[in-house]
Amino acid sequence: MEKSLLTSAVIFLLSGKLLSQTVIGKIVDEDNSGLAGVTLNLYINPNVYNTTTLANGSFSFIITEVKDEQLPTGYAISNNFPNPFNPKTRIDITLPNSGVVKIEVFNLLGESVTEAIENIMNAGTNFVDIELNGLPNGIYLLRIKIDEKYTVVKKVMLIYGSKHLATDIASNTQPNKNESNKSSFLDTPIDSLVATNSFIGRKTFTNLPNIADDLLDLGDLVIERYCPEAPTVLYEGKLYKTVKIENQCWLKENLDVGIMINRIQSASNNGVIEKYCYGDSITNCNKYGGLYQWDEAMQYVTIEGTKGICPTGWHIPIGAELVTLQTTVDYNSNALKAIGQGIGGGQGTNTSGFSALLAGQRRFDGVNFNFLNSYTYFWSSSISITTSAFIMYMFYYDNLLNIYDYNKDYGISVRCLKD
Ligand SMILES: [Ca+2]
Repeated sequence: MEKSLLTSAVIFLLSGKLLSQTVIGKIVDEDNSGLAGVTLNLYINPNVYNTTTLANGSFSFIITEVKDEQLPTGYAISNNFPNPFNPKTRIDITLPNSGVVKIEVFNLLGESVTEAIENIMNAGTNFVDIELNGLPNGIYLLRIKIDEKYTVVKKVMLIYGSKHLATDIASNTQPNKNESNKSSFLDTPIDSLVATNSFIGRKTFTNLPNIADDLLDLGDLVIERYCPEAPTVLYEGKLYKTVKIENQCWLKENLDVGIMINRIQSASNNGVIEKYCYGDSITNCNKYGGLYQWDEAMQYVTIEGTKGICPTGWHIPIGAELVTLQTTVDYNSNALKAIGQGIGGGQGTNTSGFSALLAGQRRFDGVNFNFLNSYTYFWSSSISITTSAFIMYMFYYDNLLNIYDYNKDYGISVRCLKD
């Protein structure tokens, strides 16, 4: 038994030409940024093809397809219609002279699934209705042989089905249709495309076009990454985007709230939120967000997870929540950095969507600002010793992601986390 199956498979491979088709596209987020490192599974029943998106979110699949043999002039075999079918489908066979036509049906393992039918057909266009019952749903191959000389393999898709091949064969007098000759590829329906990674979870695309040619471009496929519970947040006149990273919902931008004070000043408990802007330039606050001393960010309380200067319903992350983020991105800061931030081994891939900018800092003693485009630091609401609190930081030329404790008098970035 095993041996005969193998023989069938070999015959099948010899009788049709195997060619490849390519399916391309790009996975992007709602801001049209490509999503890198997304695992993709393309389901074309019963096969699954796998790939991973590149840095810009693009992907390609190579689909091995069966191509019809080129038939001599006057011969034509149409694609089946309907396809998929349930349980009956029809093909047209056009012959220049009467001839013997043999039709066999195989599954994709090359196993014959029905008895072959063999009939004499007239010159002109004949149709054959093929009915497949009692077989599993999926793709089947029809091998059609004319006069033992020409062989064509057609791929058909059964959606339901007696192990019975109908033998209704009829002839008509229509002239040959040239269009029957033109299709070198069969229309292949895509069942679904499934995208997964640890940040986006799982997203399924359906209703995709059929693969009808040697190249199918699916274009941009959007995976929305904002938090469903809060797609944007309007806070003190500024609209913030959000991003869902596994189970955490983060503001996608550094907080930029309050009035700017000069670097030599210290923020105070005065009922006004005070921020530093790198280089004492408001332009930098617009781009990188404000830089805050810890007590100001916390609004002079020391309770872990407090709201501080965050919008209502949000808080300054506790140390353990930064560790969760660190673990989610597998200690790889590049996954947190925006595209264009960092160089060499420290280039941002932003696979998480966190979109960190290398915002630098205001030194604890107010002497200067430093490390713009080199470092960035984020406060937690957890203290280490009286004068220090835990931070998460990253650097521009490596992918390290560290948690450390830091003097509370530094001015650094604040990212708010949804309660
Ligand atoms: Ca203040």
